[in-house]
Amino acid sequence: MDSTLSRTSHPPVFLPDVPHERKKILVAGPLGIGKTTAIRAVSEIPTLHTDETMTTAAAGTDDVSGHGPRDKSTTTVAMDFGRLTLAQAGVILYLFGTPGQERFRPVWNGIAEGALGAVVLIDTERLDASFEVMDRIEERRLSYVAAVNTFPNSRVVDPGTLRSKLALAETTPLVFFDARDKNSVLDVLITLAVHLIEFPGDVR
Ligand SMILES: Nc1nc2c(ncn2[C@@H]2O[C@H](COP(=O)(O)OP(=O)(O)OP(=O)(O)O)[C@@H](O)[C@H]2O)c(=O)[nH]1
Ligand SMILES: [Mg+2]
Repeated sequence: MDSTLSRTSHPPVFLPDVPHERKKILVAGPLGIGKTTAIRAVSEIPTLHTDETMTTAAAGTDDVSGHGPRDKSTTTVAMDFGRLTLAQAGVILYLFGTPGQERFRPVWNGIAEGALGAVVLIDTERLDASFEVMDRIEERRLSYVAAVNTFPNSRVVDPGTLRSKLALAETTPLVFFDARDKNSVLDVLITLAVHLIEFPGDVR
């Protein structure tokens, strides 16, 4: 496998001069659910990615058939990284995207170290795939937002039903978004920031 540490090319934005809190945030979820896409969409700096081409050798393991778009050709093997300043809240979010595959679990643990909160991506067509990720986040006692990435083939499930199927705590925010849309991802992160302020250091 060739190593591809890639960066996106838009111009960098420098850190603000005024003091800000810095928070490490995980963007987690199962394979091909839009983690890399979301970080790329919202980051104010050129993002760092470690995506590799998916080959037929992984066909039995990295199965995205029937889930999400069929044009997915790469997968994250280590992490994604981006940054976002929420100036009004006085917070800088450092966004770490986790790899989706189980076999990269040791890398996942390293990336999660020191994180304050998480966005867990959900696809209504494969809720169970996100359970395991939510468990891992909860084991780490991280507050999180459950964020449903709406794919064209995803069935529409009302929030109440979804909350109960996902067994979300009453206070855990559940939001619907589009990982390709900057403002949509921004809304998710603002929801998380507000949640972290309301429930600091709590598993919700
Ligand atoms: N239609 C649609 N396509 C999306 C959306 N989000 C992501 N995609 C596409 O879905 C594919 C997979 O997205 P990625 O961002 O690579 O997913 P990932 O979670 O990083 O995947 P892994 O790193 O392999 O776990 C890409 O082709 C994206 O363009 C969405 O909201 N709608
Ligand atoms: Mg990825």
